[in-house]
Amino acid sequence: DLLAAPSDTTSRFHGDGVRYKAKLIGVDPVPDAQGEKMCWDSMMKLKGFDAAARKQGKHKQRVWLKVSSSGLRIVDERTGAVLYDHDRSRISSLTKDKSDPRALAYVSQHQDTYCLFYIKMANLADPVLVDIEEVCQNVDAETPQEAAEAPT
Ligand code: I3P
Repeated sequence: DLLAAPSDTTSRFHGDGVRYKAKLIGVDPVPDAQGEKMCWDSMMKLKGFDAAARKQGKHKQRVWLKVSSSGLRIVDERTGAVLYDHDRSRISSLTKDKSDPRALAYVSQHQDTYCLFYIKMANLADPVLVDIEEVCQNVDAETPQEAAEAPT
C-alpha cells in the first residue's frame, strides 16, 4: 500500500537516528521538570559560565546530538563516547533560545532529579526542535517570553 504511513523501520529516527553537529554549552541540575523562568535562568547562567571559560581560552565540547526513536544522545565528537543517553520518556521540557537561533535546551528527568542540557547547534536549532518534538511526543518547544510589563 503506497499510501501507508512509513513503518518504524523506515523512519529516519530508526536505529541511530539523525545526528546533528553541536557543542555542549553546559549541564545544570534544576529543581523541576519544567518551567519557563527556571529554564531561562539556568540557560543564562550556563551562558555566563561559557563566556567566562572562553575568556580563559577554553572551548565548548564538540558533540553530536543524536535524535532517534528511543530518545536523545549526546556523543563526544572526537572519541565517539556516549556522554548522555536520555530515553524519550525522560525529556520533560524543551526550550527554544530566544537569544540565539542556534541554541536549544531540554530538561531530562532521572527519578526525582532534573537536569538541564543547553546545546549550541552548528546550524539553526528550529529543525532540531521539530525533530525532538516528533520523537518526544510529550513535549512542546517553549519560547520563554519577556517578563510582562507592569500595568501602568
Ligand atoms: C568563537 C566564536 C564562535 C564560537 C566559539 C568561540 O570565538 O564566538 O562563534 O562558537 O565557541 O570560540 P572567536 O570568534 O573569538 O574565535 P559557537 O558559535 O559554536 O558558540 P567555542 O570556542 O566554545 O567553540
